[in-house]
Amino acid sequence: MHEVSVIDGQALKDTPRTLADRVKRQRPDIVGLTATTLSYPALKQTIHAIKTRCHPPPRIIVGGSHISAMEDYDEIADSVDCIIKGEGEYILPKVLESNGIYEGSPIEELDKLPFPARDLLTPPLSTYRGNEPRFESPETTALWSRGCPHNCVFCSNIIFKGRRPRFRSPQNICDELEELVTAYGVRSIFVYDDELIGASREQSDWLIRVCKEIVNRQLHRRLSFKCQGRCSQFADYDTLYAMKHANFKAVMWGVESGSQKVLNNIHKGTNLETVTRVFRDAKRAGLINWSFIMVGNLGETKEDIEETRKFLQCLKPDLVQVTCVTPIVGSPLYGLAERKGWIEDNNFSHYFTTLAVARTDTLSRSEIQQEQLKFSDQYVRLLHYRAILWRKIGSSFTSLSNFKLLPFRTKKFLGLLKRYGFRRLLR
Ligand code: B12
Ligand code: SF4
Repeated sequence: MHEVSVIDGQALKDTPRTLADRVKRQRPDIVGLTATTLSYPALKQTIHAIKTRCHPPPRIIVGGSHISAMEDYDEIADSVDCIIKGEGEYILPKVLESNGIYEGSPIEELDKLPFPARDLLTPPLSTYRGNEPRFESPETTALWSRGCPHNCVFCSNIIFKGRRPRFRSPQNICDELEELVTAYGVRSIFVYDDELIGASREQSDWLIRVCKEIVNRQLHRRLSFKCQGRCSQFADYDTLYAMKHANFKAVMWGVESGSQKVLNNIHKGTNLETVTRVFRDAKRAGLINWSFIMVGNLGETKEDIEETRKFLQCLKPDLVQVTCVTPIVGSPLYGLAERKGWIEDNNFSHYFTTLAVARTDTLSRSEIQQEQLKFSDQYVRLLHYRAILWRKIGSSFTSLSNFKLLPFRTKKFLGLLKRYGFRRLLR
């Protein structure tokens, strides 16, 4: 029997040292740590801080997307006791006391997993405001399925063997949602699945059943939802309408580029007509469309980026995010970029995707950075602020805690008014 606690260092804005101090106060026997490629440098610093501050030092077990993608562990072999690749739930309890490298198989029956023990969380769930686009708070995350069958070159999905999609039942999902509402007062959910909509026909049929169960249990009156999606023939109007009816508010679509050539190069497996149709249908259904665009994809030239700009003008998304293509460890792109010598910055803590770290055969690193900045400045910020600000000012009148933010939001609004002018802000 073990006593467990969960510390969310990111939410607490901890440094490796402050996080290690929290660990020290709890005097645990075992510490489990997770890392994406971006947070891998912080993971190494945290392990070092824990080892030097805690006496005797606890056992250290690591896992996560970056750990699963790594090919050799020499760098951390001396400082960690146990490394877990793949899905961790079943393998972890078996190897708690063992040393070495283990691999968790893809879990087939997701309904058998217990719900996340959110009561163990520091800080408490009630303090979580969530990511943009923000709706009601507290917001939390939930995972309704696992695995994506597609092959986009920039995505590290392939590292998880269980790319075959596996779905939780609508009943099991709604049981967790009920717990979130009643036990934690949660009001908004970011469904964290790779792509909740657009991956396959099977997925759309399942999603419609989930949405119906949400409505049957009246959970759509107490919760709102947002998710990521893939623009494909499977993201059809019926599914989008079912989502809206269940109180989904926004979908973050991986549009990536407005050039068909680039979409083909990155194996996106979709076309511009389909993207346009999906955006139109999602808007008709009443959803907020957030378009994710990348600059610096395989074979992309400045002309392709110009095509993307023009495409967005026709697409009319509500929000846009533009990032620099970043070779994430585990993705096919990373292997290619390494072989071609494209990677110019090896410091993973810079891999937050608005900083260019690599070049391609067609664009230099500084060209990628300039294009990303130009895009952001000309287009993204205005759209982003306009949509978010109007909504936020409106929501100031929905509760006392929101009302207290009104002076801050008004000040921000006036700043934007000065910057963009009245007509552009209202348009
Ligand atoms: C939602 C999401 C986000 C959210 C929240 C991220 C966060 N910090 O929690 C947002 C939008 C903020 C985000 C941002 C980014 N993301 Co993101 N994101 C995801 C997504 C879709 C789901 C993450 C999740 O919660 N999964 C569910 C959990 C349960 O899965 P898991 O973390 O992998 O954990 C399992 C195993 O790995 C293992 N495990 C994990 N940790 C541990 C620890 C121990 C001790 C053990 C034993 C086991 C174990 O067991 C778990 C259960 O089976 C994943 C894709 C995916 N399907 O995972 C990408 C993913 C994690 N993101 C990715 C990337 C690249 C980013 C960004 C760099 C992008 C950016 N624009 O900046 C940032 C980095 C954020 C950060 N601080 O690290 C990559 C990471 C690739 C890599 N090589 O690390 C992924 C895998 C997407 C992809 N396929 O390429 N992301
Ligand atoms: S980017 Fe999305 S659609 Fe492409 S492989 Fe990754 S999760 Fe699947």
